[in-house]
Amino acid sequence: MSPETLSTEQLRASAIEVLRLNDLGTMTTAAPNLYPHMWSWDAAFVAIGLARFDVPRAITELRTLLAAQWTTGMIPHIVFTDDDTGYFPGFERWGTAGAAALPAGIKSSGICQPPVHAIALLHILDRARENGGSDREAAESFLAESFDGWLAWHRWLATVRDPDRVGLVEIHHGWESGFDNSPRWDGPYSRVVPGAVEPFTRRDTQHVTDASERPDDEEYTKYLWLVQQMASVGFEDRAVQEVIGFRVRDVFFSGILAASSDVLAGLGEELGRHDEAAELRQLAVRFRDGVASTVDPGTGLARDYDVLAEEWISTDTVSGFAPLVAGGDRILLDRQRQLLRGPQWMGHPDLRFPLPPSTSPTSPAFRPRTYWRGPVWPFLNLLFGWASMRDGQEALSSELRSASLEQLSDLKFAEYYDPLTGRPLGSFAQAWTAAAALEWIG
Ligand code: 9WN
Repeated sequence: MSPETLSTEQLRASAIEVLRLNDLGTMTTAAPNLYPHMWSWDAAFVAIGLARFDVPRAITELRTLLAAQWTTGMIPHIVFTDDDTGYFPGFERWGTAGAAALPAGIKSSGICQPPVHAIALLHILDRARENGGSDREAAESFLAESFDGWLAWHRWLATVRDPDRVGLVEIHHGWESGFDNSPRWDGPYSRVVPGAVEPFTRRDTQHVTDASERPDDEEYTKYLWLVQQMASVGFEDRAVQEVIGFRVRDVFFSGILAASSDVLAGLGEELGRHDEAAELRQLAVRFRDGVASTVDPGTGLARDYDVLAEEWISTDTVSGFAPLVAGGDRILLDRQRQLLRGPQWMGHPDLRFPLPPSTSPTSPAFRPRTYWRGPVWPFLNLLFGWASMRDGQEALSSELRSASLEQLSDLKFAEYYDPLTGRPLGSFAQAWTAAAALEWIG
């Protein structure tokens, strides 16, 4: 359906329906079949969408996630429901039951995902303040109740995952980046040599039209090997760093930590937590500088760093725009915006919609239908839109908004889209895609 015939109200109603469909009461599944559990960064975007029509439910989403926080401060990337049949690897296979830092009564994975949560909390507060009354009261009391939890999360990332204080977060699995099989990780994964991995049966490939949209079995064997390595030391932070075969400084994760730390600092100031707010501002500066330090002067894109191979990772992937998320230096950001709108990215002549693909169509690694190797991911566009508004770049935000609304008017709320044909791919009724639609509608 074209956007001319589809009313905003229809899009909004359908998006709300998707969030209701995925709603288990106190948590939202990332997707009905492919992902029947709660994912950390999905939950944050879901909360942004929920806040557009149900502030108390948005608060519940973040409260549920925070209840799964490990005693170290880490927020796990998956909080499992009791449905152990729908997704692989489930709680048993993760082997986190024996981890000392797992809170009692919680079933979770043993790794994390990018910290977009403070940004979601700010959205909830903004909506609640517009609504006033009990929404405002509930959101403000949730801020007071949860601030220390978010602070512990940011502190854990800044210490355990940046022990050398370089302003870049180290990850131990492609899943931690949220960009699972991006060409960014081809180099590091090529050096992961799996030992004996227990036999496994995947479930993900049953829920997509074409299995080649997903990572292949060889990739999965490595993913599971890394999980086994972590489980072999009980997911203890220091020991994991010693044994793990994948250690990469993730620039996009770091950009999000910078942006989110600034937001959380602002919220801390509101609460009168001035010392903690100052600490968070310092973190924001450290990670913003860290992100800026990775920019390749030739390409203008930010880069990841492979700690074990001691080398920079240069790929034409959307994570190269981490400085746009982190904020900061005007000259750097202007150059990045020009690049983003240019012919390698949003301005590529073959794109169905002018939206950044996960990998540039001009890259030899580009695969238009394969997961993080080319498709457009709608939630990412929302993140870039938010950062653009923060930096007073209304024109860019509005370009992203109109193209996104047009893309999402197919009402499939797909996990990702073919950038060349606009075809919806992966899972449909994906919760954070519906949430992005709601937030774009406003
Ligand atoms: C592994 C839930 C998650 C997203 C990730 C996306 C995908 C999982 C998977 O789905 O990853 O965590 O099984 O493929 O890559 O970004 O959070 O939507």
